Amino acid sequence: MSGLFITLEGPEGAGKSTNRDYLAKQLQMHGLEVVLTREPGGTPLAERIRELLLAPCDEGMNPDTELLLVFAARAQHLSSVIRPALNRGAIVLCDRFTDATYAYQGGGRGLSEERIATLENFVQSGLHPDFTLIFDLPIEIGLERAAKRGRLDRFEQEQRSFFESVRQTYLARAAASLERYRVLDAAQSLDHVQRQIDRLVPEFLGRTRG
Ligand code: Z5A
Repeated sequence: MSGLFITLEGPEGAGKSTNRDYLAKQLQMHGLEVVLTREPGGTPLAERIRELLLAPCDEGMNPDTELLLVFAARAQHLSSVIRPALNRGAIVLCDRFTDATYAYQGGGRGLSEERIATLENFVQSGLHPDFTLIFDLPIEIGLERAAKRGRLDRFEQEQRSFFESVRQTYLARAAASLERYRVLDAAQSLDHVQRQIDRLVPEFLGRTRG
């Protein structure tokens, strides 16, 4: 595959979507095709699975059910959107991907890394992001930003300890693989965060010319 696969990750309200759009503009200025997408979702069918995942559920969702739904959506997204885009040489900017599974289903729900890795290997067949930007911030700040949107989804209703585990899992993954991950301080003003992104753009452009 000749394209570039960049994922944006972080806890709630970290600014992933806002900065995904900003990064897309910086890359498009260089005449590159940029595909913007997100997980869970990114195709009509995967967006229906997203609705199941986010809707508050009286029955309570078993963590294994949640894990399988996340990977079912990912399988569809990879085959319909991500792989075709990478095959034609596009840059794919994806708001969350499998690092979110390790953070939320692993760190948050307590599922084992081995179980997640088994599904990762099965669904992704060796495809991994080239770069992952972690938008890191204290969870209180992120939850405050997210709360301004109004009604909370099923994940946003979790306890503080859940979000702290999510954050720490992201940071641990980034520390273990400095080549792929870039950690940004997302607690700063938007302007400051975007200056951090500007500094990464030459590296991304260098990889597309490869
Ligand atoms: N999930 C999972 O469990 N397992 C998986 O494998 C995957 C996902 C892939 C949906 O994700 C849920 O799916 C997610 C985990 C789970 N949990 N939840 N909830 P999502 O990405 O759609 O949901 P989210 O994390 O809640 O997104 P978000 O809250 O929209 O966050 P964001 O995209 O990082 O932030 P934003 O929309 O760009 O910004 C939020 C607000 O803050 C907005 O008003 C901005 O204008 C403002 N903002 C942004 N940056 C700043 C700065 N720097 N200063 C001040 N204000 C700012």
